[in-house]
Amino acid sequence: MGRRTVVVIVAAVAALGLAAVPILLALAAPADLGGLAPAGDGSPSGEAINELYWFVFGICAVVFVLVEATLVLFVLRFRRRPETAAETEGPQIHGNTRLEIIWTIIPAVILVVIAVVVLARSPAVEATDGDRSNELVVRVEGHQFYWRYVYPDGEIALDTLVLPVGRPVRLEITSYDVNHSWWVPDLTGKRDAIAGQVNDLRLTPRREGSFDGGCAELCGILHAVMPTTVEVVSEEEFGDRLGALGGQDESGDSQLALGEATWEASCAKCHGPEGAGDIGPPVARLGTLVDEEALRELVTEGLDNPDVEGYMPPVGRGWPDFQLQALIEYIRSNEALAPPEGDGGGR
Ligand code: HEC
Ligand SMILES: [Cu+2]
Repeated sequence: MGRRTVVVIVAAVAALGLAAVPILLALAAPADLGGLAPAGDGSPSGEAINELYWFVFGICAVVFVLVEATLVLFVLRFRRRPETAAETEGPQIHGNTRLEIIWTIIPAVILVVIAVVVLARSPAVEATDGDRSNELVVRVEGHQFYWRYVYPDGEIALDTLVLPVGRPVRLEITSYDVNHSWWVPDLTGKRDAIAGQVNDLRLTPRREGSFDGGCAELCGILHAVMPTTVEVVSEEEFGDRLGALGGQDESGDSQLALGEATWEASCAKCHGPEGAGDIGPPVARLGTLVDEEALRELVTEGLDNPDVEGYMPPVGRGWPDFQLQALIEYIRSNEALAPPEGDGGGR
């Protein structure tokens, strides 16, 4: 082997190594930042997304390393030598039909392969196949700034969605104000929540556990406080958990539970847990809080006094009467929030 060949081989290996550096850095992305790949072991949809990701990433990585390595190699190999005069021109080459055909066909074939695999695997991401006769349908509403979940029999949950393990689920996702996006990465991809439109998202949780996610659409000042958790539990526990949620015609404990959840998800994030004020003004002990008519108007119309900084979004759009009443009952039961006895209306 001549000295020249050795130099070329060493240079080629060095170039390949150099070109692979960004990819190696990316692969080492800290796991607590989610690593490089999308999460997704919580459902077959998530797994399909993960597989497609690695498939496309692998092809791109190989192409990237080859192209960059060639670039580095050529820069070294064809650099100007000290013995060449600065004004010397290199050979002028016009066209090379064979090369041009090759570099058109190879990328085209790669793109076709990616398209075929992605299209073939997409049904698994959408989770539309298989027996879905016992599908659980949950309505998902994005609001500024919380998630409202409504189960088939009217039970209402806020921010935390409980699902039974192994059962196909269809989420009917919509919004009551601006655009939001429902996303729990371990379970499946994100889906937009748009007012006036219902977007379906299907998934089948495959293991019990708690899966964190949230709104993936910058939707206003408190976008960051609309996370959501999906708790996947056994079918039995699911029944118990549903029973504890407030639903239609409820009273007593589950009504108070619904009221408390409503206060925490849709009021406390702005007015503070005890209504002492935060992003919104202090509201503890105001008569409006327990005056059904005034409160209904406030939460369905919102409030934007010109002389007060900020505005209150219409957080209660789409609430049935019993949810408003549950909120009032909870406020009455809470010492920090309840207006003095006898102050039932006005202020
Ligand atoms: C995104 C933040 C936000 C949320 C969520 C929110 N508010 Fe407000 N709220 C405000 C702001 C800001 C104001 C002041 C608006 C103005 O006067 O222009 C306000 C005003 C009020 C007022 C009137 C205060 C006064 O002094 O007149 C009451 C009562 C009130 N909110 C109750 C609630 C209740 C009950 C909820 C939950 C159902 C709620 N708010 C949810 C931000 C919020
Ligand atoms: Cu949002």
